[in-house]
Amino acid sequence: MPYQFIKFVQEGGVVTITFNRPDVLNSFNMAMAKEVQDALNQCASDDTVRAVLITGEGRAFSAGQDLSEAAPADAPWPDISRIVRESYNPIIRAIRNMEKPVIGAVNGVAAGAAANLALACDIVLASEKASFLQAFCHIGLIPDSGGTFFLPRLAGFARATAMAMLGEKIPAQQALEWGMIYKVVPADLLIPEARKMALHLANQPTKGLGLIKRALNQSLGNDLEAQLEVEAQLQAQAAATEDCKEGITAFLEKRNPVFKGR
Ligand code: T3D
Repeated sequence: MPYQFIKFVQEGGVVTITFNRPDVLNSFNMAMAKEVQDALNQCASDDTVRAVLITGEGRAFSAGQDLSEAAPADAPWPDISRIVRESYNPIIRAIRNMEKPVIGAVNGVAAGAAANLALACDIVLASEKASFLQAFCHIGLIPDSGGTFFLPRLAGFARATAMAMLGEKIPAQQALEWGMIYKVVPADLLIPEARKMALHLANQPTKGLGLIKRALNQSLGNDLEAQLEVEAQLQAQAAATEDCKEGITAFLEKRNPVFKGR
């Protein structure tokens, strides 16, 4: 599928998806949401892709839903639940269900649905110029795109409530201190650092990383007993991979492992 609103670049095992509507701060129209869904599904099904990096063109990561498309002045009030179901929910599912690492490289403001899309990524790096904004309350909406799921788990209930109800811009450094993201880096180092991390991950045991992700996903709804059993079952699958055999053999032979993602 040719893309109009995103860039999709594969270099080796790494795909970089860049939101590319900088004039409107990379806000999502329906067509861009469909392109992001298509790109993520392509990454999930292509075995040559072993890590994904998501970022934004220009000064913003993304301002969330394009409000001029969602509620044009001269049209009837839109079916907003349809937009949530058809634009954003498939994107969040695609990120969480893809058994490969997804890095969010947040280059500037991430607002509304895009803030929560960033938080759904496996590892979030943010520029020191970035910020996270639960903008929904300013327009009478509630956090969507997994916001009410991830925010309390990442930042705690009190901070999640305040972020959702006050809609204040949370600077990257604050997001880091609240446990919402992994690292803050100088603006000019964001993409080089994110690429380096993605390249590293693309050369690791991809199946094993995918199983780590599955186990962590399941932990969000499990008690300890259930999770111990999940670990036992997924460890059996991890141990059966070629990469596990290679990792242990290389360790014993005192050489660097060569992982093939199988
Ligand atoms: O359908 C549904 O609504 C359901 C789905 C909901 C999911 C959501 O994501 S709801 C939340 C939607 N997003 C927002 O409410 C954020 C709106 N934007 C802002 O609050 C601010 O733009 C920012 C805080 C993100 C950035 O502020 P600032 O001062 O750096 O930039 P700006 O001047 O406000 O924006 C620059 C341009 O982008 C401007 O256009 P102009 O004046 O240069 O022609 C602005 O209108 C445009 N823009 C920014 N955000 C959006 C947008 N255009 C359309 N939709 C946007 N969300």
